[in-house]
Amino acid sequence: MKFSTRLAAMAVPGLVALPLLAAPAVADDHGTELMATLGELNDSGGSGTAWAKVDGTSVWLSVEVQGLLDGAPHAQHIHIGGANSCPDPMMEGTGPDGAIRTTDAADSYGAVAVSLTNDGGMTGPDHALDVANFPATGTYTYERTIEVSEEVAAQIADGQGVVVVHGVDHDGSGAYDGEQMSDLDPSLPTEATDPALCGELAVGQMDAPSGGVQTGGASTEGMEYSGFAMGGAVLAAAGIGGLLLRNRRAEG
Ligand SMILES: [Cu+2]
Repeated sequence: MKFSTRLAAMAVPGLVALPLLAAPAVADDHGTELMATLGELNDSGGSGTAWAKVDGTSVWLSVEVQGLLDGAPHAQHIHIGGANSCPDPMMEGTGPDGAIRTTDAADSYGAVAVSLTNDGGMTGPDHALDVANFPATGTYTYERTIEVSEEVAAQIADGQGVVVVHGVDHDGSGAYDGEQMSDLDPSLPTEATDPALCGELAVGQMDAPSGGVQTGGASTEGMEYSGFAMGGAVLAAAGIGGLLLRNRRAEG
């Protein structure tokens, strides 16, 4: 654990060393950890959080979702491309009453790179709409480790992945229906594939806060931690360490 070893070597007072040594709880020597807060699109009524850990070409994923249409499949993917971001929820789309359809926001989040299916090897973009192989409740917890290409692993670890959960009951009928068909699959109502939740996977890697400590705790690397709750706590602890180190330097 290079990070905590280096901090311990800095010999900050014991009071500060305790939270710093707790840092391995959010990352270890293997892999890059990321997190996304899933925000509502299309007034879906939902919310959620996603976590990812990239270790080589293995990507562990956990997705927690609340408040979407119950009893209906929710296709979920990691999108990569475009601006690697979520669209403005207020954007005008081509769906019912201006609803955002999946392709409307492609400039923001790009195309499907990984399909977060329930089972089997069907995790590529060509399985993006295997509707029988996705969570089918409005509130769920999903966890799976998926093998991806080296390129996709590198992109996710670089913070380019955007988690999108689909399926919105625009008309409140309790099912996917309506006259407009999906922009992705003309055999499905657009409600079945319109984006319901979106979140950008942000990096919470431990190498960055150690740099933050060395430069006084408020470096630009620290900015990567916005939105990463546990990382924020570590950053705050690192900031305290940085202040103490500065004081020590000033005293010396
Ligand atoms: Cu998607």
